[in-house]
Amino acid sequence: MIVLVNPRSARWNHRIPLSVLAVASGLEGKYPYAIVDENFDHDIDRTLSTIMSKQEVKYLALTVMPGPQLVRAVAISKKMKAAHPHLIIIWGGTFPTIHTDTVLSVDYVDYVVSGQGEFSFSELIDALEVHQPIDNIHGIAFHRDGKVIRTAPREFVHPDILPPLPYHRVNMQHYLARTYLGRRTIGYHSSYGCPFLCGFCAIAAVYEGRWLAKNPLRVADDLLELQKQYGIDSVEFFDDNFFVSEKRTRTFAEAIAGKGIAWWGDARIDTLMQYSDSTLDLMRTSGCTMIFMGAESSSSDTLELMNKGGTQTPDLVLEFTKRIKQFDIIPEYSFIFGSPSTDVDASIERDIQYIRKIKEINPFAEIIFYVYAPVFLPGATIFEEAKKHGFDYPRTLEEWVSPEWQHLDLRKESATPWLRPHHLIKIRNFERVLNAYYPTVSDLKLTAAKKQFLRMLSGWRYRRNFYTAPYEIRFVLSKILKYRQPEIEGAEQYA
Ligand code: B12
Repeated sequence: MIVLVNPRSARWNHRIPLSVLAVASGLEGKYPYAIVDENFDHDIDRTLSTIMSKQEVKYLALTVMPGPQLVRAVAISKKMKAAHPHLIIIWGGTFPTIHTDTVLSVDYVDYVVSGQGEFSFSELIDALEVHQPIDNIHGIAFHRDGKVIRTAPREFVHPDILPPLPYHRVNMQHYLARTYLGRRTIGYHSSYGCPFLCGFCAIAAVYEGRWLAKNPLRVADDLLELQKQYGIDSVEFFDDNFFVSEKRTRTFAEAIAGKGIAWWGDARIDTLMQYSDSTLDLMRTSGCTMIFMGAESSSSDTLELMNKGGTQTPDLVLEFTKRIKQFDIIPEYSFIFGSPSTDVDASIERDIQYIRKIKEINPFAEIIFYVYAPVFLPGATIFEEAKKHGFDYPRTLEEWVSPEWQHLDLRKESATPWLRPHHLIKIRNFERVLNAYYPTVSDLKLTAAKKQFLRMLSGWRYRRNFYTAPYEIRFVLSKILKYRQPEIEGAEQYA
């Protein structure tokens, strides 16, 4: 018996655990397994011991991204291994794929599956079940005689040949959330990877510039089936870059138009700027109401440091902000503050004035705030620069889950050596005043009256470009209104 675990990543997380569902798709009809989502299970120890009391569980497999989920994965694996020394524990996901040696430096994780796991995982189980050698299974790592052994990388598997997801193995009602897009929003992953190599993005570290996308007609069929089965009315595409191909986007939009499904996804601004007006129109009429994009910075030098690539410039972003307005699609821009630089104060001030300019052009533009958290990408200019400025990673999992480090990848207070507390305070304070003056549309709790009150409260500060000590705004946003933070609560991730 295999137990697949989605450790809790946040108290509010209602996102469908596609990672473990994808791995499960490779086990369907082959091995008995169970899926446990700790986001909906407040006593996972009891759940696991109940499962183990009813049948022999040989494998415990966890999906792990950094941040809170890593903290939980360490706690669960340590406890289960101590209680059941013969239990084989397997980790997969972005964190173990990027930090394999660190993960395998502990005795409570036996195997790491790197990158796509559908086939690697089931092949590993096949071999372990019959005590076959595992060295020829691609895409796994393990320790042997005190050393970490990595097998050959798994060839990139096209999503069109991957098995269908076993939705019937989870309680789908948990994952149909009310969001800005609709009353029953589902998460869907239609492509793996991204053709770009931005130096701050983990996807570049995992997929190295490869992008493989499911046939858009299959995507539309899957969503219409989910609509029939579970009544979805909207979808968040978890893809790191949904809009790479205009042709694919058009085909999908034509297939989903008029079907009552609103949609959201990640894109690059320079890619969409090359789209024709008719494609942008078709996207809107087919239900695309908001798009998440990485604006990243107001400085061309910083975009270069980030290896953003393509044709994106700060001026192009302003042009696109003006253009997309006429198509009634909300641009949701993420900014990464605090890249390694000799003059952090100036770069923050420049980004603040630039964001004000974006809001002048298009007040509906949503702004997402991140602080640069180095991703392990040897050779990437920004990562090498971070190291030159004294940044280095924890050496052990214990350090990673320590209070000092566990928040690094939350990308809110990343404690990098060149950032001082006053830098983070300046970014936070501007974020608070901006959010009050231009409240997000994605917070469904905010009525028109509450938005008006926030605007009245913050107006004098925003108009005077004055952000120091906005305690009154902070109190109202976090204590009274519990203001939604898309960068933490949403599927908005660095893109
Ligand atoms: C949905 C999602 C979330 C959901 C949670 C999902 C969950 N597990 O419950 C939410 C919104 C809560 C979330 C939050 C965060 N996330 Co997140 N999230 C994603 C997202 C967009 C999709 C994940 C997904 O479902 N992919 C689809 C599945 C099919 O693909 P997959 O996960 O890659 O899984 C495959 C392989 O990785 C592997 N695999 C994965 N798990 C396992 C497990 C086993 C046992 C095996 C064998 C194989 C395996 O096999 C799978 C099939 O091929 C990814 C980006 C992405 N596209 O992957 C970011 C991502 C994983 N998140 C990321 C981060 C950093 C976070 C945060 C920590 C920080 C933040 N502010 O965003 C927060 C933390 C939450 C918090 N408490 O604040 C980063 C991780 C970066 C890194 N350094 O590793 C990513 C990669 C985004 C990015 N582009 O940087 N996230």
